[in-house]
Amino acid sequence: AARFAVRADAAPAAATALTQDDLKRLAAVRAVEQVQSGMVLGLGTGSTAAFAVAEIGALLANGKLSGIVGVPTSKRTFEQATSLGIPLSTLDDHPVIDLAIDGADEVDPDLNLVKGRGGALLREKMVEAASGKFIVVVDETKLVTGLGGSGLAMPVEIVQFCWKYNQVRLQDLFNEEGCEAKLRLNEDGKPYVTDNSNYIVDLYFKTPIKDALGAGKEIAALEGVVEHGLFLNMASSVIIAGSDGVSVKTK
Ligand code: ABF
Repeated sequence: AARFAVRADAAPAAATALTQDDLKRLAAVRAVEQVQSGMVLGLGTGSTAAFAVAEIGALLANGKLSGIVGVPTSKRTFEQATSLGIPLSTLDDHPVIDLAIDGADEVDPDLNLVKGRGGALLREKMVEAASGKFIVVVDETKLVTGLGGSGLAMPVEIVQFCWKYNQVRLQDLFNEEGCEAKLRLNEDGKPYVTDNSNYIVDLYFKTPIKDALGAGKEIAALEGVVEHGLFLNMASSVIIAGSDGVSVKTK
């Protein structure tokens, strides 16, 4: 079980309540305190991770950090990091990453995660699995008692080939749990396409997944499934920003 509140600092005094973006930024900036010059960094995707990338860029620009190499987890993050002048590489050239910082969609009490509502789950999982340390940054709305319990999507990246066939097979796996499997669409009604030219089927569970490890194995065993959004036993620590301040949960 996770230890709670290694550090619990009060949020800075403010005349008005902190917005969700303020909380995301607080968590991200706290994570970046762990970055040291010369590190190879996994750069996450999503609005919370973007604050961490921005902070790394700012510290490089003002000379407080140097010798950083970033490995981005999406095209979006590649573009943001490039615009900030962060030197970038890939897992091909830097297969060992010192530290990855990324957001999440759900965090359970054992620091298991649902990720990938932003669509970047495959590259995130590859980069974060290669990282010596993986710090997750979230605001308190991401905390759940069981994965899949927020009523929001648990994404599965699949090949485009015969996607309906795999949608049905995913649906069939979790029928008894009242799960709905839906192809992710863009606003124009066309299928959402990932950075890796795949589709995403989002699984909507009515109640938390009973056996996340077993579910992950069953999903991964389907031919044509590329990756799923259950990130189990991967996070080293989770930094949570809430209205009461920032706390750190560590395995
Ligand atoms: C990435 O961005 C994803 O794994 C997750 O889906 C999403 C979280 O985004 P945000 O920080 O914007 O809520 O971390």
